[in-house]
Amino acid sequence: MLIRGSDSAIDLPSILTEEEKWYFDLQGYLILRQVITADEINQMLRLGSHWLEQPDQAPPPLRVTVKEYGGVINPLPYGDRIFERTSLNEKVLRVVMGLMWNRPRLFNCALVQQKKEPVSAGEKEKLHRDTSGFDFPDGFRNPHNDYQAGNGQIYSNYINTAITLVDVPKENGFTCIPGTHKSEINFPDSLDIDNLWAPAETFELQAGDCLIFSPRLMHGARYWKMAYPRMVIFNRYQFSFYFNENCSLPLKDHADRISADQFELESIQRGKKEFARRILDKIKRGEKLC
Ligand SMILES: O=C(O)CCC(=O)C(=O)O
Ligand SMILES: [Fe+2]
Repeated sequence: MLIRGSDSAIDLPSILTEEEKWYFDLQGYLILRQVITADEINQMLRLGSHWLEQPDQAPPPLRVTVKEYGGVINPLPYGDRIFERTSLNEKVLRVVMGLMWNRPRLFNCALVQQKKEPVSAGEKEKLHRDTSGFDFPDGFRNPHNDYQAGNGQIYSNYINTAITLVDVPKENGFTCIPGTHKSEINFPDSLDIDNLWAPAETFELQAGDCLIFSPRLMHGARYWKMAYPRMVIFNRYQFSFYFNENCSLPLKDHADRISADQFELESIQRGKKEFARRILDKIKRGEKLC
């Protein structure tokens, strides 16, 4: 007879629909439309642009990196509570929780600005897999960036969510070769973003849409071609039970700048988190997530 712990995931049903599980298993990403409101987008754009233009005005725990053709603000939620609407977004968390046994930990939240830049003729974007700092050989599974599905269940210990604050036309923004989150075959040197066998996809998005993806996908960013800058917020989650990447979060000395839910989201914890319990209860009662 098998003896199993009470916190085993074996009988834990995923809160993803069967269609979502099937689609994510096939493609390695899902798109949720309009997860934040126009009002929230405007507030976030206003703050983000202000801090990028005047980094000395950003509240102390924020690091603002300004480059010639863009910039990064990190760890974003400590700048203003409005950004918790991205990390703790219930619609997004339903999917993230459904992919990691309802136990997400946020280990990075950043706003990224990308501007149009001069590109030499013939220069192409590169694709990568996120390694969490340690490159495993092709054919090996990196435990920090693993994807598995079996017996009707699905698991990805690392998920990135990208909420765009501006409209993204095709051939811009996030790009990936769908399905490569599952590949155990060496990535051929000859494979390119526009190869005939498995071309990299791009996605038409509206401000407020969210792309949820496995960083095991071969992915990257297209050169930005619009006159306005790309502004996108990445929230990176990992299975809270084991992983402690970026263990500086939550920032205990600045805990007053974030909510108790955000603090819990950033903390490593074995058991189910309170906000997760509330989302699961809402789903059970058939209530709308926000
Ligand atoms: O800019 C993008 O959409 C891709 C960024 C990326 O590679 C990442 O966040 O891991
Ligand atoms: Fe990446």
